[in-house]
Amino acid sequence: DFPPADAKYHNYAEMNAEIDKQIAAHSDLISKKVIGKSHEGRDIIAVKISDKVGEDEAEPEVLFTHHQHAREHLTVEMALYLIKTLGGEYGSDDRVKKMVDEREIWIVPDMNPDGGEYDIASGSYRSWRLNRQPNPGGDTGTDLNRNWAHKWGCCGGSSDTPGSETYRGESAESAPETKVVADFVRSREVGGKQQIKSAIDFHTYSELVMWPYGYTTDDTADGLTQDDRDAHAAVGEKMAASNGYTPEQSSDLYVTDGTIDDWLWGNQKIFSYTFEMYPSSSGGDGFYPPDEVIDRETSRNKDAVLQFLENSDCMYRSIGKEE
Ligand code: 0X9
Ligand code: CA
Ligand code: CA
Ligand code: CA
Ligand code: ZN
Repeated sequence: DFPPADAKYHNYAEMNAEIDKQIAAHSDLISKKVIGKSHEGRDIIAVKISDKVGEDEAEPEVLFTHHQHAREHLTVEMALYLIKTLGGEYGSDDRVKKMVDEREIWIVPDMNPDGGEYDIASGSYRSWRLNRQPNPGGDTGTDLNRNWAHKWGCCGGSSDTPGSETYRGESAESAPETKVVADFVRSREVGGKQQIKSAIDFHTYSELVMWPYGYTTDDTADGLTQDDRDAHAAVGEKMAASNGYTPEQSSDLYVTDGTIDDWLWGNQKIFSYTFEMYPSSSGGDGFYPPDEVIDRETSRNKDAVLQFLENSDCMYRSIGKEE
């Protein structure tokens, strides 16, 4: 489990218990479904938040994904914060109410439960990043955020060597956790139209708001026009102005290929962001900030997430163009 000093972090069982508690308290607004299983057989769930949560309404859908990387536990706390806030402040915060009423919000709170549990299993952190799928040769783990099927392995932004921290897997979607979430996204194509308009994938750390592409340092590329890029940047820059993160194209950090955001845009035309949460630089804690910062560093993103939801019906409005 987490070390006693970090007991406020939620392990996998505690996360599920907290989600079930929120569903029980707000069953008119929150539901969950199992969308598949991890390599070791843990449930991967999607939480839905909306008014009339039991119906599939014609509302813009949005997606939040969390915890692709095992040691980035603060991102699970971010998911729990979103569930708690969107459910709990529905009756008291007009902005929250409007977005819960007018959007269908999907939250995948834990994409990598096997890795997350492995990271804390001994009682002291293992700095584990990958999933727990064995590779030929004996090494364990695929980097889920190099295993997505847009320009997979194209550009030197991942490794083909098992054992590497950025091992991309044997083929795109070879990791069950990647495939489960990709299948879920594909399942939201209804009547030939992808219902999900926009997405944020949460990571730690560096305090960044990033947009596609990661595989190339060019601002525009295959399927990413100047308007597409400008709308991503306009919304991204405003979110960053709110949470104090740094906005940039993801390849400004370093070139990556096979990441979720490149796939969401390049393959599904879903506006996609990667948030790197607290801290801004390692300064000792890095991936393991003390549990005392959880409330501050999750609520720090409240306004940015509301902005994101508010823009999700038409991201091009941010650059003065309606679709
Ligand atoms: O390398 C990653 O996957 C992310 N950093 S982390 O420290 N959380 O591992 C950054 C990804 C940036 N690139 C894209 N989002 N495309
Ligand atoms: Ca503590
Ligand atoms: Ca609804
Ligand atoms: Ca719908
Ligand atoms: Zn990460």
